[in-house]
Amino acid sequence: MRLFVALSLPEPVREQLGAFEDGLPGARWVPEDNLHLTLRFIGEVDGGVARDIDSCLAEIAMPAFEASFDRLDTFGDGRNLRALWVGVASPNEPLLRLQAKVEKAVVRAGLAPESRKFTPHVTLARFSRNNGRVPADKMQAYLSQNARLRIGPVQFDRFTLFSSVLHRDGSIYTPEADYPLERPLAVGQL
Ligand code: 3AM
Repeated sequence: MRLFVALSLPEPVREQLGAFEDGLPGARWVPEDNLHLTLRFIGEVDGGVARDIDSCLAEIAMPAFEASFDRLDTFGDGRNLRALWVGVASPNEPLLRLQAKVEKAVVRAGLAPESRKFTPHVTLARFSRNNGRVPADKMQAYLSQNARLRIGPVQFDRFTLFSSVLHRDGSIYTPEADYPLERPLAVGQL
């Protein structure tokens, strides 16, 4: 199975993000239902490793937390433009802590450590090298028109292990397991 760990987004948030999926010729927009915040891409693993990953993820204990989204940015630019994404307002210490715990858990399950720096984001669009080239002025216009993007705060009370099946016209993501985060204590419960 091809797996990744992510935060699912509530439907109203996916709808708010989906409203920005317009006005950029050449973009392959991520379908609203597929929008998510990746914590760790795992890739292809066999059933035994998948079970080990599941048990290590299930041991993670952390309170639920919030995150807001406050900017648009890209991975790569010009000819090397790869993705357009919405970024999480920083600092967000709980989100980084969760990502570090997920990283530790998958390494404990036998995976090689991730060397790339974690940039918490939700991918809105991807661009193909050959036919997806977006002129720099079009991208600039899109980014400045949408600079007002502010979404959240969004409450995250779980994270999810997804499987991904690649298809020519998009990926199919299936939630395989949910891992609840602890409910923060309400005032007066202390
Ligand atoms: O959340 P984003 O969109 O940044 O691009 C894929 C997506 O990231 C990424 O895993 C997330 C869930 O599909 N992904 C796919 N293949 C990958 C690979 N070979 C990969 N990340 C790293 N290496």
